[in-house]
Amino acid sequence: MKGQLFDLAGRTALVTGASRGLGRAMAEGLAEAGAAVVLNGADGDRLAKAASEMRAAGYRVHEARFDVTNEAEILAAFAALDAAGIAIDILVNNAGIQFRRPMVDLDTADWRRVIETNLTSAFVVGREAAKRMIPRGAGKIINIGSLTSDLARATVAPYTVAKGGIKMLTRAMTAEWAAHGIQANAIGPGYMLTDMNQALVDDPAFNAWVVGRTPSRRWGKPGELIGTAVFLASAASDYVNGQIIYVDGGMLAVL
Ligand code: GCO
Repeated sequence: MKGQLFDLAGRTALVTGASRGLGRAMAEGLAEAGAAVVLNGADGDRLAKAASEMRAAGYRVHEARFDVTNEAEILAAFAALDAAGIAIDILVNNAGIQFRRPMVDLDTADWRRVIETNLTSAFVVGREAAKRMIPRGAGKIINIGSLTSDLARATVAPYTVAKGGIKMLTRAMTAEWAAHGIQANAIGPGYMLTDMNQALVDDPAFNAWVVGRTPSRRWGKPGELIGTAVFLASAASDYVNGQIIYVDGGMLAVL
């Protein structure tokens, strides 16, 4: 058992929003730890490119194209996985968008779009995965939160509310599914160097704030989530449930 604590050999991980950014990094990390990975993305071309690159690197990769806000597409994707005999042992609910605007200027449609993409999707995909994990008596669910799961920042209200919901959805999953051998936890990334944050990186004032506000004095790199993802996907976390682990350079730990 000792050598296998973090070994994901024989397991299959579904990662939503895996074509790029944090999802792509975590998918590669889980594959490196031995998992077969099912990559999800809404854009078929971008998904195919990511899958091809990961196969070229020697990883076992399946593709599951669906929009995480489209329940019919989610149900069809799980039916296809069932038909192909692909059981999801590990789910990473990573897909998400950002939309920055002061609330007084925010259209309700934009509010709903962020909540649907960043929070409701994790419920729907999580429910479909859990339906199949419960009979097996085992499963790992990793929801991707944010610093905004705990602290608010002006102009990103729907994202903040959704990510706060991710923290509590993780606990709700624990309340209902831990007895069935499922461990549901969350990762709270700090300010990471991703496409979604490029506008912030390019803003000298915002960049200076992140660097000054983060004890590690730098932005995080997507690959720096891999260790925590592998931990929460592996036997090493079999008695960890309902937690959110911040990978944020210490930002949430200090004023
Ligand atoms: C923002 C950023 C943040 C980060 C991340 C921090 O506009 O403040 O996009 O939301 O992406 O969520 O944990």
